[in-house]
Formats: sequence, structure tokens, C-alpha cells
Amino acid sequence: MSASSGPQSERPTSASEGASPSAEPLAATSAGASGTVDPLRATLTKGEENVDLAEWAGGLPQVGGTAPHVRVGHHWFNLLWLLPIGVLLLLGGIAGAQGLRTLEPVEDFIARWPGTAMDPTPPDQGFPWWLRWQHFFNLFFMMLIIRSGVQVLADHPRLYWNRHSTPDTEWFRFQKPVPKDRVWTAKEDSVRLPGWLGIPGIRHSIGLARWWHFAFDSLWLVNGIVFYILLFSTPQWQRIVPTSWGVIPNAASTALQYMSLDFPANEGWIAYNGLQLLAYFFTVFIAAPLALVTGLMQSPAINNRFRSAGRVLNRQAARSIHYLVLVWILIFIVIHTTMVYITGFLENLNHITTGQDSTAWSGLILYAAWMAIVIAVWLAASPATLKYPRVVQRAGRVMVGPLKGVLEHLDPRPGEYTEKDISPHLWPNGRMPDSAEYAALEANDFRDYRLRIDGLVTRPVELSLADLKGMAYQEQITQHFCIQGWSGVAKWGGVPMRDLMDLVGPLPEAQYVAFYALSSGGPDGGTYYDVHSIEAMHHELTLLAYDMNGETLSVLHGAPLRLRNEVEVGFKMVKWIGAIEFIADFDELGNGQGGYNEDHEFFGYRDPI
Ligand SMILES: Nc1nc2c(c(=O)[nH]1)N[C@H]1C(S)=C(S)[C@@H](COP(=O)(O)O)O[C@H]1N2
Ligand SMILES: [Mo]
Repeated sequence: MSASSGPQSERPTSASEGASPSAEPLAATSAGASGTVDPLRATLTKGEENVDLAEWAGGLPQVGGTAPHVRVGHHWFNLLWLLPIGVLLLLGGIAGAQGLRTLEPVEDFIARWPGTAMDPTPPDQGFPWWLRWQHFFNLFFMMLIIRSGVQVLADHPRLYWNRHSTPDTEWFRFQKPVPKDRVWTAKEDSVRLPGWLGIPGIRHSIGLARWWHFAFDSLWLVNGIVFYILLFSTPQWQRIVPTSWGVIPNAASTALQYMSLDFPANEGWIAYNGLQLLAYFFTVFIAAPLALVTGLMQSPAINNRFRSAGRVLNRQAARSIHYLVLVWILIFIVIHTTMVYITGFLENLNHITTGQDSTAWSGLILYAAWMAIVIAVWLAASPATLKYPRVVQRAGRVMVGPLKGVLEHLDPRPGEYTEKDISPHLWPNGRMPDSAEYAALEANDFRDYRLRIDGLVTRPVELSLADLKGMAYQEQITQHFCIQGWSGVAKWGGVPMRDLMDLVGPLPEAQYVAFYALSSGGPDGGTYYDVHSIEAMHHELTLLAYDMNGETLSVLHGAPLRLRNEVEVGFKMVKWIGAIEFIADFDELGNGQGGYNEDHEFFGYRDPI
């Protein structure tokens, strides 16, 4: 293992300065008998059962972002310009295509490649019932997936290719540049969306959006797997998998015919034209799997576990590609729907609803019924989420909790990052400590600070910083994954949790460990806390850090002590730790959801993804 990449036991001299290992035995400062309840437990608050905008996310005012912009060199291009430019290109394209079609060689080409390969004649297989229902479920799930996905994007409305998420290096944003004259937290960077677009629209509602996103992702994935299986166990696959190179000239011919507004024959009942074939193939076999992979690669547990893949598909590249796939899907939806409407409306609707090759009105009626369901759920999703967020949280936990539980067992092995991977800027996040107690500790360089470790342990202790610095030192360079979407690499130095476990001796009943902060989580004054499984505490990378990037941890990043658990997203890594309590269950803490964000912002307590 290289000197800088994994956990090490040597302490650098810088960290020993000012550290005077306590002369008294630790037991002398121990805090009473085992099983004591930590006093900070009484300072937790329950959170509301519905969303109160005055208190939400620390009372952030509900402001929106800017128009979406893309960076071209040093210049930011407003994407709204694409609307007039698109119209002009379309008009120019139509004129150009109509001009081309007056040329004889072009008409010869179209005669030779009419668009749909009908020779040999494909089997007349129509649209079986499973395909029609799967198409409906797909569009229903996609509506919710896309909207909750855009909400997730709005929680950190910038996209980067580098894993550092350094301000001013993004290639896309719908937010102002990061202010340089003040601390700007990631939470402040989140923007509001209209409720018809995002789910649920309001700022920093990523906890709720993620339940929708992951729950419907899972259903969409099951639907997709069933689709793949049925597609290939019937001749239906021939509709969307090209079997000859003729698909290319046929696609070019179709494009030209559509563009000239003189449409090719619609053979959709039997076979798709070259352009459809390529578009469907790309969507089903490239875009969809890419969405899945780039979604999963944004997870700290998965990205840290599959390190070599994570080198290439770093969290920000994965996030960027994930949203580029969304752009493709949106383009696909617009063109696909337009074509359904203008190339034989009643006929096309019958194909995909009633499964008949006819122009009967029944197809339109069934389509209208399906769309009524989609629109009703569309309209209800945001208001219902704001009214019953706890229901969304519970339902989401039932649907995706077990999967997240499995991912928590992934082993984020050390050793990937070196000094040169350290990010120039690590976004700060969270609500800073504002108590007089903390200010007094800080004023005295934390000499009076005591870390309490109590609860279900054999030997409760109170440790000064000097006591902690007297213990074995471990350093690790790891990547931080904030739930909001940004990431960054830093070097952390401090005491491994496993050593503290040896010191206090957890009782067999201890299943979880609560970390209580010296700061509040929101304007209600409730203490910030989070709960971790005891299993995670044994991991070699679970660390109580008091150094960052070779220096003493700053107040901004959690002084005097913060947690690192490399399998989880950032909010679980409590900063400004005041006490650690070993517990059997977290039912009785706060609202019983497993942490401040879980209680107040409806996050999941397991968040390795
Ligand atoms: N006490 C406390 N710890 C906290 C938070 C907080 O609000 N209060 N925010 C969390 C979140 S959401 C993240 S992403 C990380 C950010 O750590 P950093 O500011 O060092 O980047 O701290 C976590 N720890
Ligand atoms: Mo975060």
C-alpha cells in the first residue's frame, strides 16, 4: 500500500504538536455506569409530519434558479436560444430537403431505400398484449422518474466532468456562479422548481424526490427486464434490432422524406422504418442500460467498491452522462409522440392500445383513459408528497430499503486516491454551530472539549482532544459523496472507530451507534445527529477525523471532530461531534427515523446510494 493512499498507523509530527497524551487513565474520566443515556438525546426534535415551508431546509427562501446554461470555452450559452435556433434549423432543413428531393439521384436513392425493409416480408406479428401494457407502464414510470430526477438535479444544479465539483469548472448550470465573498453551502445552492415539473418542487427536497426516483426506478427496471425477456423469446426483437446494414441508408432516406414533409409509407404494424429502428434500438439497448449504470455509479458504496470503473466513470462524469441520457430520452419522447400524432393518429394509437391494425375510435378511447391516469398522478404527485411526506418516506423505505441494506455491505476498499487527487475545494455543507458553548470551546482551541462515548458500553469514557491524539493515528484519502450530487476528495486524519470500540467495549445489545453534534440541524434548535450500524464501525475506514488535508480540521468542515464512513453519503457523516452513544435501536431518538435529516427532511437512514 502506498504511503499516502490507505490507512496508516504512523502519526505525522504535525499532528503531535500540542497533543499532550493524558497522564490519567481514561477510566478516571469515565461517565458513569454502562447503559447511561446521553444528555444530548433530550435535545433531539421530532420534526413535522408534513412540510412546513417556513422551517423547511433551515428556512431557505423558495427561490428558483437561472435559465439553463452550457459553457462553451469561457462563455456561458443560454440554452433558451435553442428554441428560436431550432425553429430556424427546422425551417431550413425542410427547405433543404424539399430542394434535394427535386434531384433525380436523390429520388433514385429513395426508390432503392424506401425506408422500411419489406424484403423479405417480415412476419405479421402486430403488437401483443404484453408489449402494449409494458409500453404503458414504461411511460407511466418514466413520467415519475424524469420529474424526480430533475428534482435531484435541482439540489445541486451544476454538472461537471471532474470529481472535485470545483466551482467554475462546471459545464452546465441553472444557478448563478458560486459567490466568492462568503461561505456558500451546497444547501444554499439548491433551487426551487415548479411543482408540476419537479417532485415535490420545493428547494432541497432531494430526500423525498429520491424515494420517488428509486422506487419507480426499481419498477421500471423490472418492467425492462421482463420486456427484454419477452422481446427475445418472441420474434418481436426483429422490430428494434437491426439485422442488416440496409438500416443505415433506409434511416437516411426516412429522415429525408420526413424532413421534406412528404412522409414514407407507415408500415408500423409489420416493421419499423430505418430511423425508428435505430432510435428504438439506441433507446432500449444503449440509453436505458447507460441510465442504470451511470445512476449506480453515483453511489459512494458502488463507486468506491468498483474503484477502476470509478476512475473512468467518476461520480460527476456518471452524473453528467446520466442527465445527457435524460436529454436523449426527452428528445425521443417529443419526436416519438409527434410522429405518432402526424403519421396516422388513430391507426398508431390502435397498434399500441387495443393491438388492432385499424382506425377504430376504441384505440383513442383507451389512450385517453391511460393518459387520464398519467395526468391525474402527475398533478397529484407534488401536492401529495408535501402533504404526506412521511407516507412517501415509509413506502420508499419498504420498496428500496432492502436494496440499500445490501449495498451497505459493499466494502469501500482503501487505496484508490493519492495526494494529487485531493480536491482544491470541498463544498461545505450543513448548519454551522451557533451555540455559546461551542464558541467557548472554539475560543480556547478546543482544550476544554470532551468527547463522550456512552450508552450500551462496558466502559463509558470522556476523552479530550489530547486523549484522542494520543491514540493510534490513521490517515486516508477518500472521496466524499454528498446526497445533493457534488463530490470531492480529501485526506482525513484521526482515530479509527474500531480503536474506540476496543476502548469502550460495546455490549452485545448494541446494534447502532448515534453521533450527536454540537450544532443544531435547523431553526427548531434540534440537535443534528445520525445513526450508523455497528457493523460499519468495524470497517477500517470508519474514522473520527480531527485533521483534514494535513492540517487541523477547520470549523467549517467539522472541528474538532467529524465522522468518516466511506460507504455512505455525506449527510451521515456528522461534523462537530459532541457525543457518541451505543444503542440497541434508534426508535426512541427524535422521530425514530435514524437522524436529523431522516426525521426532518424524510431521508432514508441507510444511504449508500
Ligand atoms: N453536525 C452536522 N454535520 C453534518 C451536516 C450538518 O448539517 N450538521 N451536514 C452534512 C452534510 S449534508 C454533508 S455533505 C457533510 C459536508 O461536509 P463538509 O462540509 O466537510 O464538506 O457534512 C455532514 N455533516
Ligand atoms: Mo450532504
